[in-house]
Amino acid sequence: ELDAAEVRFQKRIDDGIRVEPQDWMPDRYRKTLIRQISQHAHSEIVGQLPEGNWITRAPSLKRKAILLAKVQDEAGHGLYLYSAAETLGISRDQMVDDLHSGKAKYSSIFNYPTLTWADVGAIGWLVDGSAIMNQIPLCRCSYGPYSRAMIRVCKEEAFHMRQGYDMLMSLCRGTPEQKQMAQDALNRWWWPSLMMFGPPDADSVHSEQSKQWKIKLFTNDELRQKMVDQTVPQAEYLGLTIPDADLKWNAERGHYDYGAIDWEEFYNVVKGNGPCNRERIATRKKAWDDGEWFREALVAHADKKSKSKLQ
Ligand code: FAQ
Repeated sequence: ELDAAEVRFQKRIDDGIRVEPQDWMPDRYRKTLIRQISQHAHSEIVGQLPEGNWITRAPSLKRKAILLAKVQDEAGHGLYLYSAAETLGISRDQMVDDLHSGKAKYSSIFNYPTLTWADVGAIGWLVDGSAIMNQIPLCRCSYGPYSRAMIRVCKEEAFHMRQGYDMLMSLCRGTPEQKQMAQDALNRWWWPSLMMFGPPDADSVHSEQSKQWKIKLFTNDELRQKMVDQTVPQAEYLGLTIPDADLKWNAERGHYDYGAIDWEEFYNVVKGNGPCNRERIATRKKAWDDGEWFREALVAHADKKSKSKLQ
């Protein structure tokens, strides 16, 4: 049962009024947002690692400069998102602790390895492609700071997606070996990219409430379908084959039908047992520990400055 304040809150949401940090909000709304925004931030930060792996091995100066810029953008996205979460009353240190202890999640997709240079292209095309599909609606979500952060993030993600597709276009127009490399990357990244949208609607514990609060505007399956519909013609243009024997156009539905997703694999990765989960967290923890002297120096410097102002 909703109390009077919650009814008023829901009415404001229904009327399309944005919720701002100083506004009253139900505790569960605050908690849901902290969970989603902090997990989104962690995904951006951990998401730098698979591609970062290729910065030193990019095949040309141009590709290296583009990749560096993309990975730096992801660091920026993580920072906007941590800031948006902080407006809800959680500290950055707490969020980082929750990531390192395994209490907070990050996207399943970043637990897969980047075995070849073509994987960097596949990440841009498919992973950033899925991320935009999910994030464009978030620009209109009910929480002001989150929705505003998403506007710039989406602009940058659109560039990321184009650079990935451009890279695959070069590979597909190259030697047969290069084209095969692109096909192999698609084979490995296709299904994990579809898993990014989360469990099927019937098993999505948070969707119904999050839709009511307009944190989510579409369900996991709706966005997954949009992603499939958008990507099939793009794969055809590249001359690549999507690794799904059941994929076919359904004229009646006006959508592509696609094969069964291996949800056991998804839950296994989410539980921490994917190919790179342990490595990713170990790398983040080491970066945090290695940066301790620098954080301490920053605080000492800020203290010194504020004391000298007082005198
Ligand atoms: N991985 O009830 P639902 C990027 C968890 S884009 C891991 O459906 P919800 C850009 C879920 O947290 C990637 N866990 O949950 C980039 C929940 O567990 P909890 C990040 C997942 O929240 C590109 C449980 O399953 N984008 O980083 C996943 O309503 C390239 C039940 O699920 C965002 O985070 C998953 N894939 O819907 C960076 C977007 N899916 O929390 C670098 C914002 C579900 O109760 C390179 N987030 N779970 O312990 C969202 O839209 C939502 O949170 C969903 C999940 C759609 C991800």
